Order: sequence, then structure tokens, then C-alpha cells
Amino acid sequence: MQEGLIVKALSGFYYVRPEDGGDVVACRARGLFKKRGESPLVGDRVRFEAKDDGSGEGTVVELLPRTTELVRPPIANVDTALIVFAVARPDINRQLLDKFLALSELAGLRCVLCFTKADLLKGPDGAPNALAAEIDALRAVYERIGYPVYVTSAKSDADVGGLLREMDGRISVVAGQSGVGKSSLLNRLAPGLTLETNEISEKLGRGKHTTRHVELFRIGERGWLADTPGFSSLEFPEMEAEDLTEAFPEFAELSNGCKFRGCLHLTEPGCRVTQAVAEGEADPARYENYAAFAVEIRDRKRRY
Ligand SMILES: Nc1nc2c(ncn2[C@@H]2O[C@H](COP(=O)(O)OP(=O)(O)OP(=O)(O)O)[C@@H](O)[C@H]2O)c(=O)[nH]1
Ligand SMILES: [Mg+2]
Ligand SMILES: [Zn+2]
Repeated sequence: MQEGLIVKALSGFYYVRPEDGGDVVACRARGLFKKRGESPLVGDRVRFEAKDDGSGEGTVVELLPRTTELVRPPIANVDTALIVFAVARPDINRQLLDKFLALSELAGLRCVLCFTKADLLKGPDGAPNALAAEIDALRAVYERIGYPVYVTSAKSDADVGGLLREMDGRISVVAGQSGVGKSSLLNRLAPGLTLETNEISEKLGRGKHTTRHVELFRIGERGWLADTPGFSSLEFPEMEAEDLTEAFPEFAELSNGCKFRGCLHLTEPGCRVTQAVAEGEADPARYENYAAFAVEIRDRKRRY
């Protein structure tokens, strides 16, 4: 019996990379999993048996305990979300950015932010343009909360060493709208990887979803990374609105100072969060997005 990592799932086969670094083994899952209602996922660490007939096939026998489990994309043991937005084309949607961050926080992931297409921050003369100042301000907002922020470009040899270190020895997923440059970035992070990229439709101003199935790729010496389908809208899981505060670390910290326990930071008196926003201690756009999500979650609950 050997241990390994499921790096791809396709047509009933689980492709397992053995711990000792040997060739990938195409495994079927034991019927037993279905009976127990368990289903192996990409990212699962497993025990498996390889056939000794040289076929390169085998059987997954046991799933080792998971640390995290994502539903969309379906991947186990992810610990980092690399959240990618382009500085422009498409323009940054702050609400979507905060939604990706909040959903990643709720899933128990570490978040790393990456702004791509940095080449668009320079005018024809090579000097920083107006957009560059906006991106600097945005970077400051998120760094202050504690998120690592990187600004990269596929069109230059901007340093990606820092980003690679963030993903070393971990399983990471990449999240971001279609066309922001996720695959282009990953191709740079992992030379030898050739993910399909797509020219943006100039007319629509957005990309088509080029990337579909879930697969983990080696990144750096000891990291694994999934190039997931780009999504454009996301739902919050079934949850209480008051638990949303945990997904906004800077508000979670302030909320100890709120007068009421379970404060939603909307219209409650004695709210430390709304006070911090009013006094310029916390970013107003982050707060607006938080409030919109909190109302969405609360009202959804009321409807059922
Ligand atoms: N100017 C500029 N364009 C870029 C950069 N990175 C990617 N692009 C372009 O953006 C478009 C989309 O890039 P992809 O890497 O396919 O985007 P994606 O996020 O993987 O898209 P999906 O797979 O559809 O989710 C392509 O036309 C790329 O050439 C960059 O750093 N600068
Ligand atoms: Mg892609
Ligand atoms: Zn409050």
C-alpha cells in the first residue's frame, strides 16, 4: 500500500501522484466509498494499491482526513486562495473582490491577492498613469488588513518569486473572473505548464471561460495549484448573517467593542465597526460590501 495525492479526476478515474514521486497511477475508487457516501476529491491524500501488471492502474483504498473541503471548485485540502484581479480589462469590481475574499475566509483559506496586467499602469511614455495611483491605494487598503498583495504582469519579467514562496508546500486555488489573466499568470509561475489562454473578446470586453476541469499542477518545489474555471458570480453558503463578520478580519477585530453581542454592524447603536468607518479608521468600500452581503444573507434567511 502506498500514499499519494489525487491530482486529477476525470471520467471515473482518480489520478494519484505517489508520495515517493513516482509516475501518476490511474485509480478507480473502491465501491466502499459510494456506500459510505464519500467521494474522493482532487487534493485528497489517499492510500492506494497499484496493480503490478505494468498497466499504471490501481485502486484508491482509503481517504486520509481532510483539512478543508471546497465545493466550488471541488477540491480537498486547499489552504491558500490566490485571488486574481486585473488592474483593468476587465476593471476591478470591488464587491466581487470582497466576495472572493469573504468566501475564501469562510472556507478557512489563507488569502493572497494578485493584481495582474501591471503593464496597463504605464502611459506611452513609460510613466505611471492615473490608474497606477488607484491601484496603489487599493493595495494599501488590503495590506493594512493583513493580506499579502502582489502586482504582476505577463508582459514583462516582473518578479514572481514572492508569489511562488506564498504557494510553496501548500495546495492553492486560483480564483478570479474570466479573462483577468489567471492562466497567463500560472504559465509564468510554473514554466513548463502550458495552460490555454484566450484572447479577450474586444466587443464584450470580457473573456470566455477557457479553463474547465479541475487539476492540480506542481508549482515550485513542493507546491500544488489548481487553475479553476473563472467565475463571475458566487453565492454565500447557508449561514447566519452574524457569522459574516468573521470573513472580514478588520471588522472581526473591532466587533469586540460593539455594545451588543451578535451585532450585525448595520443600524445597531453602540457599534464599534460603523464608528470606525465614520472616523476613517476602516475602509468605507469594504464596509459597504460587508453590509450588502450581510443584508443579502439575513433577508435570504427570512424568506425561507
Ligand atoms: N496586457 C496584459 N494582458 C494580459 C496579461 N495577462 C493576460 N493578459 C491577456 O488577458 C486575456 C485573458 O488571459 P487568460 O490568462 O486566458 O485569463 P483567465 O483568467 O485564465 O481566463 P479564464 O480561463 O477564461 O477564466 C488574454 O488575452 C491575455 O493575453 C497581462 O499581464 N497584461
Ligand atoms: Mg484560464
Ligand atoms: Zn457592530
